Amino acid sequence: MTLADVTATRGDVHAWVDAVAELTQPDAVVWCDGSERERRALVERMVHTGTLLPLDPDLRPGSYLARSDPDDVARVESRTFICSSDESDAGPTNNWREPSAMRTELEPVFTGSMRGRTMYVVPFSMGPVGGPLSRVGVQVTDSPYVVVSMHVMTRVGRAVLDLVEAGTPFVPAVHSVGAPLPDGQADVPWPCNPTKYIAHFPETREIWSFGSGYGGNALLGKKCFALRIASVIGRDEGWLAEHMLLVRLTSPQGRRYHVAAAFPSACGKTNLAMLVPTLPGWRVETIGDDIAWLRPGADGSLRAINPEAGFFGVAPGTGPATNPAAIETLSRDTIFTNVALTPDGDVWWEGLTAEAPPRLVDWTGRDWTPDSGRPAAHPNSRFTVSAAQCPTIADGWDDPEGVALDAIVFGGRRATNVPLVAQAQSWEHGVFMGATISSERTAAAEGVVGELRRDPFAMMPFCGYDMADHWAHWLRVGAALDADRRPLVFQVNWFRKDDDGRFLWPGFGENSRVLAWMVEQVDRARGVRTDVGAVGSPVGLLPAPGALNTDGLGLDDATLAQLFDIDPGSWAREADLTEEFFAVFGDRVPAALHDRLAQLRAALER
Ligand code: GTP
Ligand code: SPV
Ligand code: MN
Repeated sequence: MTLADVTATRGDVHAWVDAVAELTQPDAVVWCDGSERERRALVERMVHTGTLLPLDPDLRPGSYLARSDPDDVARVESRTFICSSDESDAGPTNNWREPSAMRTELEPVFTGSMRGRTMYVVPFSMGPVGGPLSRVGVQVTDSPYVVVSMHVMTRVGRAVLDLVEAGTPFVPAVHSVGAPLPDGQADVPWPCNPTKYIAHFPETREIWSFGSGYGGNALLGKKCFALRIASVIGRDEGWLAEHMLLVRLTSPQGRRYHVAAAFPSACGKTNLAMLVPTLPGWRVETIGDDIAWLRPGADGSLRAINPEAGFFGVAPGTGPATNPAAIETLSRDTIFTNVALTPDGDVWWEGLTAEAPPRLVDWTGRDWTPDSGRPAAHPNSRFTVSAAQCPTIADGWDDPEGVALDAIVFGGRRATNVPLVAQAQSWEHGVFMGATISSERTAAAEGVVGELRRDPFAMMPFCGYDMADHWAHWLRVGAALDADRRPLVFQVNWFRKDDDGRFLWPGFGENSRVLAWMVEQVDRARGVRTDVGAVGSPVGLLPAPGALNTDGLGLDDATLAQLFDIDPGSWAREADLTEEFFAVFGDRVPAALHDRLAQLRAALER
């Protein structure tokens, strides 16, 4: 059986599953129905094999700890491939492989890769089943951990299979941990393979993932489908698949606003999505924490859904002071991966409490004390939990029609230069802001933490086609929206530091102050308010004196000035780097973005 043979069957789910089974040669094939019974049986099995460790049911009911292989802890961008027919479609920032060459390369890799294991067939929907913005996929996997995670992160069930059997196009997604078990060989708790492939075929809308059981490498509904493949579908159909959280904000006057925000991995999406405002009278409700699909509505607004059903969130740094809503969400029915274990059978990670417990078992299973000199939880340790159990989840968060966006926010982790908040002067300027985001690397992917890298739209690792074409697509989508309903665009930076390396801005719940200013700007744009909210600057509109509520924060004038300082010299260097960055994409960069860069330079010289 060749990969091309498998691809040829992809319109018929039963023929496709048979073909994948013939290629990968599992011992058994199980069709999943997403039921509680199925989940229980899989969990029981994984407790037996040591993949899941039950936590104390009195402390953390229905919850488990998984410890991955120490070499399988994050997304592997260097092993992520976009296999479009035309290399230029993948763009200069993706790893491109010619599709038939990749199929040939993957054939021996997948041949027999599921031997000795069960192959699970998981029909899943991204977005509410049957919704107008929703899409379906079928993942086959030889990992029961992936199946129970897909139960949480997507909608799995018979209703999806019905759609697929009735001819609804589905994204076929093959996943193998790449650890066949020859006769009688004992299994390990976290099977995986040192060689990994996360391969996408945008034209045939296929995903082939091999060698990893972790996160975005393995839960194929998430980055592989809902971002890389969906971004290509969106390009072809006139919508956008983005690395964005979604929230509803309600003002003290009871006005409602919907905001989407794109920050790179581990840069604050989950935290902003679950924000508990410190500003009296304001309310923030969660709709999504990682991915949003945006589509122009019939009324000229930009509508958005969260295609996921759960959160796969960063554990370290999540604590009662920074994210109380997440802490409550995690109080039960949660799968933790790569966090530390306490002696009484609960979990711990850096930032959960101010002081570390005296004794722990770390994420690798070794004894740990505060003097061990290494983190107890892996920096990319995560929780997998249903969105429905979040105390701040919005009413109608899973409305298949989505919500109309009032504002779009771009952000990154920048110790210097970038102000706390700035508003784009136009949609084009907003696209320029998104296209020029750079951020200090985090532990969410392999690489050197802290190193500054470009991450346009927080989509650098997730766009299934040329990033510059993605900017052009954003310009097109925006131009088609109704001018009065088009979202305003902002840029934020919670991470600016003083000369001693301390954050200038308190962040977390205090970010509600920045959100409030943004939606007040929405009111001003719509004529609901007539006071002056902003003043011009070379990089965008900044809050007018007094317009950003900083009451009670105890920020002195010097700190505030530093938060908004725009140094013409460093910004001129920033502009030079942007020009170099744009040059990577050659003539695919839209002229409007070159114009914006010229305007930035002119404004800096004034
Ligand atoms: P992915 O799930 O990888 O896409 O990440 P995410 O964007 O959802 O990141 P998350 O919200 O989990 O944030 C990760 C890290 O950023 C944690 O260590 C947080 O403590 C830190 N963080 C989030 N918000 C703030 C903030 O406002 N200020 C500061 N200083 N740190 C923040
Ligand atoms: C990210 O890295 O942006 C994540 C985690 O949200 S993963 O699902 O592993 O991609
Ligand atoms: Mn993410």
